[in-house]
Amino acid sequence: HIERRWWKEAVVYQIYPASFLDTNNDGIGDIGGILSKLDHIKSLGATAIWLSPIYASPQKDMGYDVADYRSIHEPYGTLEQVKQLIQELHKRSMKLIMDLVVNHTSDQHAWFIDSRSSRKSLRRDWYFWRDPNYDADGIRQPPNNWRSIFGGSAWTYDQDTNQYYLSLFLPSQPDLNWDNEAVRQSVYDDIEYWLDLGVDGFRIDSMNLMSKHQDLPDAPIIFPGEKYQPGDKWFASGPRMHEYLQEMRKVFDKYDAMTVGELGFTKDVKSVLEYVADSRHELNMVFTGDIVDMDFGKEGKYVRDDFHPDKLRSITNQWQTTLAQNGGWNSVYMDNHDSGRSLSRYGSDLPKYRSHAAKLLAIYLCSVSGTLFLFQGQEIGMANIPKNWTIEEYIDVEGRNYYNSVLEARGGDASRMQDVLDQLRLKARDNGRLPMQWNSSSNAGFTGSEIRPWMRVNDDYNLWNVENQENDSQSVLSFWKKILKIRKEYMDLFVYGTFEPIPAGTYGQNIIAYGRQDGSQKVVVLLNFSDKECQVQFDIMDTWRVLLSNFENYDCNNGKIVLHPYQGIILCNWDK
Ligand code: ISL
Ligand code: CA
Repeated sequence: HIERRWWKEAVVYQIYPASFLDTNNDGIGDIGGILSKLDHIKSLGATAIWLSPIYASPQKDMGYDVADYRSIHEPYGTLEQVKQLIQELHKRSMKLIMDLVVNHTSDQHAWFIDSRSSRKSLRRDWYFWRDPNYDADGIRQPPNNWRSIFGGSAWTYDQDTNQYYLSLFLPSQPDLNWDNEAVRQSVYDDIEYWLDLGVDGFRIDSMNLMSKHQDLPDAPIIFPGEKYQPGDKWFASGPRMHEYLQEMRKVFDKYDAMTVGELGFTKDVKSVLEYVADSRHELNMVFTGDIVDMDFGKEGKYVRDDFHPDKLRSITNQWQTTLAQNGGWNSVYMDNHDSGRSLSRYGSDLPKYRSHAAKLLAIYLCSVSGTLFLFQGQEIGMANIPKNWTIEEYIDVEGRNYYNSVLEARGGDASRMQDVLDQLRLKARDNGRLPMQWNSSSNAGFTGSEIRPWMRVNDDYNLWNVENQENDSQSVLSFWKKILKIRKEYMDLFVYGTFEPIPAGTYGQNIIAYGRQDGSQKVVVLLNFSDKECQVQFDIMDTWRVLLSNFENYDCNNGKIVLHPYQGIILCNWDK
């Protein structure tokens, strides 16, 4: 028996503020834009918004570098507007989930400015300051060999005090020292500030990096010959991680706030359950990274590895059969602001497949158990950056750093970079950050037609935009509305029901299949994750009905179903 909670049933729509809608013609999305589109989001069937960071920030990492947790980044708007947003959402029975970025701050945060001011600063210990190492030649080196997640050393040298500080992401994102109690209390105060304003929950950024091994030992050598190595063994899910989450949970519980933690590096079921099992009083759920890593190479994100339905099947079966059964809960998502669009990576954005593939992904996301997270643009089948864009059109620091490091290793020869560009076109974070496509006026209605948007608009907006799709009953948007209604109508089955994996090979390697059940109600979901037609033998077909498919015509005869490329179908055992 699974306990019912609002956040389990939620359909959360993630907004990336800079790219959503610009209402004052500065080329940057804003809170005014969000306020004006609440009805679009509501009509889709979403019940909550997750807002990527809107706090005051120098924007070195698009707001994931916070300079003040209590004020709003000016171009986005005012605190008054955020209060209005909370009000307008609650009026519509919707919730607001904010991004909580407290593994690190911006180097412009008052805490860090104070901390770096002197070795004697009362806040010196709020960050990780360490003396340099000196190598055999007497040359100054960082305190250990950890590699930054965005490339280079994870340590930044400060000339004035002749020490290094730890910065797992950018040098302008110094890591907070959670082992210091005053740090934790200050963060909790800032959390309460937002909860008092009526915020309903938080997505906790880089959640499991907040406790590091206290000795900060050297990382094991995983890439021989490289100076800096992945140190996650020592900085991910560290020794006091669970203690801190349980402490923080007491703050959330005062307000019945929901939490979803971003979980990197830690992948096994047992460890994940330690974060999400109810009895542990830590988090409501986490985002496991494996669903967005399915086409990452062993050597890293931008190294090629092809997507295969086998990967999605085994990831799905693993989480769907373990978390809720053990007092935990799943998050369900495929897209966010940190990767390429799932449509372009796991489906297909070729014109002949695009609409069906987008709907196939919708069927998958809506028919597995858990809290559903959609990313802006997913509801209209937005796709990745077109192939003809040059490297200059990419803005994000993660992708740029990677490109530049490979370019340097190849002696600066830009003509040898095609493979890297191909990978960026699939997985660069920019792909998720292209402006939202509202209509077919120039700049897709994202900003004024004479304005230069902060990020180029995808050339396909003429065809692929909200307005067109609202007026088309066959559109991806109409399909999302329809399937979210069905998910809500059969909530006990789709959200809370049991999940029965159907082994690989039962219906062919390209088919992902599973059953869902609530009491006597059952569905079987068949998903063709390929561009090939597949024939499926389904013997009890005669007594089953089609609850939903992404194709108008389906061919089911004598227990045989012929699935078109990217066709998905939900069969049910009841009369509709
Ligand atoms: O390296 C990873 C795990 O394999 C990454 O997925 C890592 O967890 C991720 O990059 C963290 O992302 C979050 O924090 C970053 C920010 O740039 C991202 O936008 C945010 O989602 C730093 O705050
Ligand atoms: Ca604006």
